[in-house]
Amino acid sequence: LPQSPRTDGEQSREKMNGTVEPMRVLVTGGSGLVGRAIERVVKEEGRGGEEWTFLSSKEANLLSAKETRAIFEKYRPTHVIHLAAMVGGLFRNMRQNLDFWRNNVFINDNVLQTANEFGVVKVVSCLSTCIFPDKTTYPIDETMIHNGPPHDSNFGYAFAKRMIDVQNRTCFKQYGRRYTAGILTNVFGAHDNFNIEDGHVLPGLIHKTYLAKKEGKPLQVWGSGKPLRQFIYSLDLARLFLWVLREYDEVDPIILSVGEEDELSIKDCADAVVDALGFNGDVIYDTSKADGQFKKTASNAKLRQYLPDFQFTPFREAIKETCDWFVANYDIARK
Ligand code: NAP
Ligand code: GFB
Repeated sequence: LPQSPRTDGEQSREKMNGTVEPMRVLVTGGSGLVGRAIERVVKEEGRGGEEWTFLSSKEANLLSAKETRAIFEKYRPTHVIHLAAMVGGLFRNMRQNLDFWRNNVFINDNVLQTANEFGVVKVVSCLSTCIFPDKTTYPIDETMIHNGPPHDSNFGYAFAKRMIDVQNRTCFKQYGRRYTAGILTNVFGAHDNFNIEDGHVLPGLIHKTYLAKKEGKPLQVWGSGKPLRQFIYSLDLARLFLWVLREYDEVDPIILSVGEEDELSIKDCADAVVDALGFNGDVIYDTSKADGQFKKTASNAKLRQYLPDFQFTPFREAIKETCDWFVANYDIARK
């Protein structure tokens, strides 16, 4: 067959004899919710020509520029999926806005600048739908990131994430690096952080419902239950991330989310978790607790232009799989 034209990445990895070196992919934050989902999908695909390394903070603390360089010297990645971050739900963000700002700015600059210095062909980083302006029109799309201040509850994290987009654009202008980012909506799945104080809503509800059922007590849902969210199953996100790494060629970020039509209320989430775990006790809404952003409805129209046929796992099916994983792995789950 005639040789297909080499992609930018392949050209940079072409050896003298015309063969292409394998893609060496370094996944920072590889031990977390999203990282473990990518690891599982990569293993199931069994695709050749790619070498994968999944990092945790135990191997390198990416807050340290020295340790970050040492990791790049050790693995010499051609591509990076950059997941590592200080991550948490609404309540941890409200408690630690400064920590979320500083830790994430340091981690992001260490990874992105070191990748640039080591000639990494492509870095795919993570933004979040919670970093968009709080006062906005809906649905939100990729062009609106910097159009106004984010919600007060997590503005430290939100501004740190926005700086990834600034760093990608400036690195493209100055060095021609085509580094990009996915804008993730709320993610859930196996290996999530199920810590009730620090985690996100779905792992928090799963953990609290598990305990309420075990102890014969009511389930306490925080807030009014009225806020709206879009949720993506970690395995679906993993498949989208692999597509972004291998095929998406823009520096502009792309929203990785279910559609606006799949938006759910927090009450819908509680009902789904209660059904999945077979809880029959009382459900109480503690309105003394914050609701956070009422909505952050994001459009996935850009994603649909690229992948019109991508199938998301139905929410209740994904919730059941996550609850089953949590019950089976209660002893080792992060909580
Ligand atoms: P996670 O489960 O909390 O995992 C975080 C990962 O980052 C872990 O592997 C952790 O390593 C690593 N990490 C944290 N601090 C580090 C440090 N100083 N040095 C090296 N590694 C460090 O997070 P996640 O939910 O998978 O999130 C992955 C990415 O998606 C993050 O960038 C997050 O901002 C973004 N995102 C997540 C959501 C969501 O709903 N989960 C939504 C939008 C965006 P250890 O395991 O060793 O601690
Ligand atoms: O996932 P979550 O903590 O963060 O969801 P956000 C918070 C919403 O769920 C609020 C309600 O309306 C809470 O009142 N909720 C009910 C609960 N029960 C619980 C519970 O047990 N735990 C938690 N955590 N919430 C985050 C951002 O916003 O979105 C982060 O702060 C991050 O930076 C994340 O980007 C994806 O969706 O409100």
